[in-house]
Amino acid sequence: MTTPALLPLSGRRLPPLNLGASAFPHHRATLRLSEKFILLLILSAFITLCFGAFFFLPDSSKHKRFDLGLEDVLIPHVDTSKGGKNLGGFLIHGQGHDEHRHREEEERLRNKIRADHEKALEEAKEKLKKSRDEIQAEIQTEKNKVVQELKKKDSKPLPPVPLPNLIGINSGEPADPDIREKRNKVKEMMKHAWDNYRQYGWGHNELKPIARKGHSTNIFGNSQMGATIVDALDTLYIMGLHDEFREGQEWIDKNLDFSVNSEVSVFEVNIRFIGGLLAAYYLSGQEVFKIKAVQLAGKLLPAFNTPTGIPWAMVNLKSGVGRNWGWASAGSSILAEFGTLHMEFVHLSYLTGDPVYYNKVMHIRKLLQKMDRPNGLYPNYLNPRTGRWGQHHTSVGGLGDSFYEYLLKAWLMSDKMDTEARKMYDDAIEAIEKHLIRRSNGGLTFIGEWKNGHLERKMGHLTCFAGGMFALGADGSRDDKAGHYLQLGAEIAHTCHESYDRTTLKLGPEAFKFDGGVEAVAVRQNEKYYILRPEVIETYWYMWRFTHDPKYRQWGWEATQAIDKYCRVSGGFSGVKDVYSSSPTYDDVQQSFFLAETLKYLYLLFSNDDLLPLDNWVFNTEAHPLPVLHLANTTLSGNPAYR
Ligand code: DMJ
Repeated sequence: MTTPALLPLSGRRLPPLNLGASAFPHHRATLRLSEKFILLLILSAFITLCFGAFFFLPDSSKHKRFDLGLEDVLIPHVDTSKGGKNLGGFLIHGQGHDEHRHREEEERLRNKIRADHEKALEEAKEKLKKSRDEIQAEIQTEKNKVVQELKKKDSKPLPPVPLPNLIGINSGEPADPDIREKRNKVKEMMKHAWDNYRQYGWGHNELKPIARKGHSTNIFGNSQMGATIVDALDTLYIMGLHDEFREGQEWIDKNLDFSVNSEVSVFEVNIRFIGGLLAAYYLSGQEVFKIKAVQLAGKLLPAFNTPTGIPWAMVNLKSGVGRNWGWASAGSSILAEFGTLHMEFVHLSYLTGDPVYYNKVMHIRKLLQKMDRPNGLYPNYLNPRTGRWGQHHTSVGGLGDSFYEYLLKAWLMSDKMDTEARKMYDDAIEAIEKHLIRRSNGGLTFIGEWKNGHLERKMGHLTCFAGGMFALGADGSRDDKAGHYLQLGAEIAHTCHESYDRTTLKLGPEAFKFDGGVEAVAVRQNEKYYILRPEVIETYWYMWRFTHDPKYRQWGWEATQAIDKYCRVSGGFSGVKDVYSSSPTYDDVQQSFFLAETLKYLYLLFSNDDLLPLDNWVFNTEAHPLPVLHLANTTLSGNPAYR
């Protein structure tokens, strides 16, 4: 017995079902009744299955729609046995009383396919007529579109947060015409520095004012991140250079991209970029700065993935891989680097409502609190793998400086609520006074460096910021020693002024000694340079705010004139290699901190105190002002932005 071939819905043929003798070789003989019954059962089961398949299997024609631009064409099942026709690979159903409609449909499809082919052919011909450059430009435009789309996705608005009290964003114009003139001079210098960077170094990190081209160093990685633009923004704003500010904002909006394969310094990027962007945001209210700051901060977070949570010094912005400077003691991280993140990271958590940033810096603080400190001093090096100190060097200058500054400023920035930070600052300063601060034979107070059990009687230009720090921390000091710390600040300011006054150019050297008859003078050739650093002027400004002693404005004016005379070139401002030489040579670098700090502090020195009052603003270590936030001691949970 042979059944006819069955055609299932799919159109694929099933093998013929042979239920005859060949199907059951062991039963050539007559089949018994029970066997016949079984056979009948199997046969009926099979027929039921076929019927079931016919009626209940889903009709693919109802939902198979090919998205080839043939919007309305449904591709039905193929049943060539019933007159289905194959057109260029697609099958059109034509059946029964719908025959006419289907024929029309078929015709429409045929025309559409023909038209599509012709169009594609035309486009290909057009493309071939275009030059290679034109084609490349078109590809680039398409790429840009994609990048813009991605950027839009990345720039999602952040949750709204109530802004802190932003007091004292005003012109600060002094009434005294002489002071006004000095202030205008500083503004003119800012314009000269900016305009030349704008012309010759735009988009590069810094400017080479003599070669008149862009400049960069390894702290910014290998890509053009416009460090000068970001660092200078708030100075431009404060000085009322609004067109320049807008130019900077536009560049940042369009070009500042952090998805680059570039290994940057976590510390430098934090203080210059995140600090600069946050300050620009608070001053101007422009969201773009906040968004960029948060994007960048996200790129720095992988640096904290170390066994201890002490971040690496450098991180690759793209891969997130971190490492330390090769020169740092036994693979250590640097105190002044991992200890100078607190202010910016607290603001990031405040603005985003995301505690991740706050937790990172508080973790560092807790870890430091638990550690033994030789003589109560913090060594400059800490190994992020083992959590142990490296070499026992302590400095209030390079490698240590802003760690102490940020302890004090964390307290100030929290509206004096973060008493834990204040205590750490007080303890550290007591140890520093005991072990590092000395008076020279000539009566100059200086801060030396502790190196493996002995005091090096050398002070760096960087260390001169401490005069301002002592004055800033005087109010609220332990045992009410405010007068003492203000006095200490004044003494450091005096010493640092001497380091300027004892040079030929009236500009301070990088480091100076108090040893073997030498007082506040550089001895080695490689300590004689001045690279437009701000620290001495920074201290003058703090001392001016706290004492209003006119000598600080006088000293600031001396420095302004010296910079203008010896560092100014037609292409901007340059550092000089020897402040003791009457014919100095230039280093040909206009540092971004010259615009961020040096010129800002000078401008503030000749402005009224109600411009950015110190009760409401705290300046980060790159002179970017951040507003005071009223925060609880160790938590930000009071912030309504937290969910
Ligand atoms: C600035 O980038 C910062 O002030 C930092 O804390 C150390 N020094 C430079 C300028 O000298």
